[in-house]
Amino acid sequence: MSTAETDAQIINADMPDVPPQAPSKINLKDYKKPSFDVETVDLNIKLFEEFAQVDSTLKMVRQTAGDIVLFGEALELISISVNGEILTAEHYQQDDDKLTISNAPDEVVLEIQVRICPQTNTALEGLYMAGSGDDTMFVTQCEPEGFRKITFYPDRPDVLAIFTTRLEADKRYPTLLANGNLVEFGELVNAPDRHYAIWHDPTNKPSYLFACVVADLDVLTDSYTTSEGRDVKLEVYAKSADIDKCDVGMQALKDAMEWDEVNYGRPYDLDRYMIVAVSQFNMGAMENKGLNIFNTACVLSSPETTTDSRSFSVKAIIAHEYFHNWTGNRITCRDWFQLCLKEGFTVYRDQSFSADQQSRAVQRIDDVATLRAHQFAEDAGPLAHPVRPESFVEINNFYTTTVYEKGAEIVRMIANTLGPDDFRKGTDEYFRRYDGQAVTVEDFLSALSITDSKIENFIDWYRQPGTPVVSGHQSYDRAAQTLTITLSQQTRHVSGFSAPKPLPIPVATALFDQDSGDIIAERMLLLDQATQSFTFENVSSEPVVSLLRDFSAPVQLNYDYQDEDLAFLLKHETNGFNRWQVTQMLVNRILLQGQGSKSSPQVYLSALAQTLPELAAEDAMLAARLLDIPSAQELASAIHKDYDPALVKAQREGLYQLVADTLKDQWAVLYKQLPMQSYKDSPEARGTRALRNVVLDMALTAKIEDAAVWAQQQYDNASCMTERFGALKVMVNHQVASADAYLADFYERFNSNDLVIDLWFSVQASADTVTADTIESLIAHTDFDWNTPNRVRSVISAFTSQPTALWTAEGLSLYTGVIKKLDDANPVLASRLLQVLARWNTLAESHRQMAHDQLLELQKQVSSKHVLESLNSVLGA
Ligand code: 0A1
Ligand code: ZN
Repeated sequence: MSTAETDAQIINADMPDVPPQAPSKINLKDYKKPSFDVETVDLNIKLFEEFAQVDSTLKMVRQTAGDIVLFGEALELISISVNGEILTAEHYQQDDDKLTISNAPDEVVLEIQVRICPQTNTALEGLYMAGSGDDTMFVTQCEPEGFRKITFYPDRPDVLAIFTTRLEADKRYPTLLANGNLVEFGELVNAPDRHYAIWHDPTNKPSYLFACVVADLDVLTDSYTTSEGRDVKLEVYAKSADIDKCDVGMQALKDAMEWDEVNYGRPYDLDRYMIVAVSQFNMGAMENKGLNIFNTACVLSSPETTTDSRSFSVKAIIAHEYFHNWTGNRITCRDWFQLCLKEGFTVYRDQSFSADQQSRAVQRIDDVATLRAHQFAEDAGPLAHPVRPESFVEINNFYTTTVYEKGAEIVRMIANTLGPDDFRKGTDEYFRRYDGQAVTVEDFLSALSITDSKIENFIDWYRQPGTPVVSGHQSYDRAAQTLTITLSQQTRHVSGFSAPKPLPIPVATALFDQDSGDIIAERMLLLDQATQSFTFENVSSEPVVSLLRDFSAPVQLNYDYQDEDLAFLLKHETNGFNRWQVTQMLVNRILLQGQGSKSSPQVYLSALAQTLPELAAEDAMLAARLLDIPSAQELASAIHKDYDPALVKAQREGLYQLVADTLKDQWAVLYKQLPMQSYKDSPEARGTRALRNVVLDMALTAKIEDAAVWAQQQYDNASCMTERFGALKVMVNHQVASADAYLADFYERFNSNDLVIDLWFSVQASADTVTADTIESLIAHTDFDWNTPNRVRSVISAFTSQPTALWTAEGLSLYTGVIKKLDDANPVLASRLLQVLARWNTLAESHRQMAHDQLLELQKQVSSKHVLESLNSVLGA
């Protein structure tokens, strides 16, 4: 061997000549039932200073021929026995992620002992230690495949079992919680500083719903009596400094419990419902049976520390997790391909709940805006996948807006097609048939179609990726007095999938009389062919047509409108959502001129000028939304080629400036009409606060002289975080002279509250003037912490709201550096951050090449299957 050889060559010379193993794909079509069922599981989890020991006893019964397959990752196996006989290595086969026992008898008692290390588990899956120093706690996250990091187990959603859990730990962790009912709590006779608790969950559940918590927490308690007369103890656990921020969540929980009884006939089924707030968590929250675990950001709320919009989403997420008890827990998924079965339906349920808590129109606006900004972008790019994917390498990569939000839109289309009574009959049938089982999307559709077999046709929505584009035009026949609307649909062919078929698309339609502005006909058109015509009879003059009302299907609409038709609809549409939709159409036509749209801003501006004063007095929240201009990312999602972030920013800012200048006289009037008052949590008060913040921003944009002083006064006299943060944000974005002093004040006031400090980081990281250098200095701040996903997101995800800074060589190098850094420590988080870069290939050539080079470079530096799978898709491999 010559001395010139590098270390790498020497190592390679000794290695067998096999290419590196590509992570294996799992396919829906390969689904096989498990060979063994698990009847009961007894877990004994003993936590020590540096590790945990997990003993488990599984009673298993054969269902079909085959091996016992136990998944396990990052476990140190101490012993394993079958029916009392210790197994040695020749009795089983162990590889990276599973242990297989062949030729097992039909009834098996399996006893397993493993050691794990929650203290070094930075991936936040399985059992992990959160917090640091004296302030630590142990929590679990098992969905989707975290249980296999706790012990060897048939960790798949179609294996349901009864769990009994014993927890043992040092007494400095007084809170010992697991699923179900508390059976016993006591001290250890031979170790006086240790104690234990035993919990028994009487419901059959998959391992992904297992949870336990070992911590030192305070608890807020309450109770709820179900429609069946069950007295349920409600508990929200949080650090003592946060326990005063748990009332909003508790009230939302009680509201959600009642709502599910009234709307779906679903009462709660255990005697206890617990929620635990955790500061380090990869996602929003988790629906573990009877023991939900929440990201602190999604459960804590108080007027002084939480903005109205955050507080509103706390309520929605509490409801979401609660609704999972029926849609997810009692009826669960057969396999992870069916994730949308529980998520789509549960998101639809939480959206409906939220719509009952505030203005329906505003709820729909917010849901549709999220869908358009994120899901449409996903469906248009290299990460497009069906709502029910057909293959994956890493299921964590499929907790996407397509599965969640598009999944919810499919359920909404079904609900609207059936109408409330038949939809309720269908959901009752679903719960009746499948309670206690692990089922599929086909099962869901078959129950929902008991009153209307057409519903089964919605299956194609679950199978076909891409956002359908619905185009159309109208023709009026004066002699026959008929109006014919012709609609056609087209979905792009996503590579790797079969050619798209026409989908059933419900298009809610109304005809407006041109003279009176009244509705003369209303119909739900079902477009289920490539092109179809729909004729309305007895139409005495050509009407203005309003289509896709309430956003009746998740499609893009290209209708042959004149600007004047849209201005007419803005005036006459009867519901707030449709009025907003019309303004968005106008804005998009103005901003996306280069993309084939055609509009001048005049019609939009005069329609706004006419609508705003009245609407501000009537419904301030809606008025605030009407001034929405889609974010830079949302606009970018409609651009498929030669995307120039600077041009989009300039166009967007240009229109914003034009609105601010044109309506300049209104801002002072409106700001004064919306005086600050003592804090109230009513829809009106929230609307006033939202509109005041928008008006303040407009006033600063229009360079109204006093506006900077209004902002300072609003900050100084704020009654709540919505006012204070709203003022801070405009001061930072408009670079008001005192902005730095106010940023410093904000930090001083709130530096003991992590969630507020997240806001402090995010307002700087998403500022109009942000650069990669700003982000570097935020990362260097002593309060930045790589192990806390909320903090990482408060800087790194906030940065992505400024595409002009992100898509530079420096911005991208910083961003990909973050992904590389997190790839090993927290691959779930790293992969989610990476997915945001999916639109690199729409950039104009110079930027595109640079982005491509950086992504290829990243590919050489990462190793988790999470990041590699996302990177392959993002690169179009
Ligand atoms: N089922 C939860 C979402 C969730 C998914 C994965 C997690 O950890 C990797 C945590 C939560 C929900 O829909 O709320
Ligand atoms: Zn969910």
